[in-house]
Amino acid sequence: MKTAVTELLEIEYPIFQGGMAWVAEHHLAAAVSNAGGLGIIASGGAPCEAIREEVRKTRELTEKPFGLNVMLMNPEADAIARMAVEEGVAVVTTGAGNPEKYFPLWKEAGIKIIPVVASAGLAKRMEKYGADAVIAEGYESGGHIGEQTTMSLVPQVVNVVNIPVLAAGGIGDGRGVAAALMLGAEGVQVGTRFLLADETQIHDNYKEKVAKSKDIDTQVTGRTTGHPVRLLRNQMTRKYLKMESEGADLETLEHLTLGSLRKAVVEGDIVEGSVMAGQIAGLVHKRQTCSEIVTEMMDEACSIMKEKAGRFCR
Ligand code: TUI
Repeated sequence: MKTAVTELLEIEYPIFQGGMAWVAEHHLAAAVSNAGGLGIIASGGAPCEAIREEVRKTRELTEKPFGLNVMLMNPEADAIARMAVEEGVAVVTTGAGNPEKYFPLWKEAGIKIIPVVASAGLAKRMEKYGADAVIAEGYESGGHIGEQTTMSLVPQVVNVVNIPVLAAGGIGDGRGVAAALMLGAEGVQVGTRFLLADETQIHDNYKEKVAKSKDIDTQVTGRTTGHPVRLLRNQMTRKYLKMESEGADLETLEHLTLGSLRKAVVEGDIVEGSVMAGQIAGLVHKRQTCSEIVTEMMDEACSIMKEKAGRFCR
């Protein structure tokens, strides 16, 4: 498939793998890049030097381009931004903030800059500062989220920028890819579906919980703290939401979530840990390789687009 995104990055398919904190490490990122998409290493809240190691290990496993996600709330974000340059990373994506202060550094190094945005206003601003593309991420996504749904955000972003737009949030199969392309996106970013990839090194309890979840099984914590986060419902989310509704202060709530993503991903504690996943989790059941996921999604998207055009248009 040829789109503005495949042309920009010289990749085969316009599918990015989301930079999921604690999940998106070198095995996953390399597998997605080797499958023809764009693998992305997460920074999450990790220290800079640990992420540098992940970049180096990814490079040992693939010769294809891959990306690094800079989570802007990471206390070491400045160091990570410089590390991307030192390690010669091809593509940087950013999340959870406005990355414009890093643009001169990255542009000078020839790094492709693709920020995640949750509004048309920020998308426009990112284009003005020199972003190469933007990822419009909707409310359906897992983890830290904005307010707009993918369905309404993507076309509104597409209308105000002249750079390629990728859609993210709620895309888990070829139908989602086709829909995103119809909204004007030139590519997609997929997170939740890759949670079940064979190459994803998370605890099996986490994978099982995603595989068994239904459409209504995610909840959003932190609406009152200004850091809304979507996760699969469990004892932790119930406790958090109860405390939040009782007006608990920020510090108490942060204490409840501190280290909880690690607890779920690494230790497999899916009861008290944070099991981040998007609303599309209810559609994600199959365990497959990254290559199977990427090719299946692209094949499905193409056959649906052809079939619908033949059926509905004359
Ligand atoms: O960043 C994400 N998703 C994440 S980061 C993360 S790690 C974390 N863990 C616990 C608590 C908080 C974070 C887990 N999931 N997605 C990208 C994203 N960026 N979604 C929404 C945004 C966003 C929101 C507002 C980007 C920019 C923005 O504008 C801020 C501004 O300054 O204008």
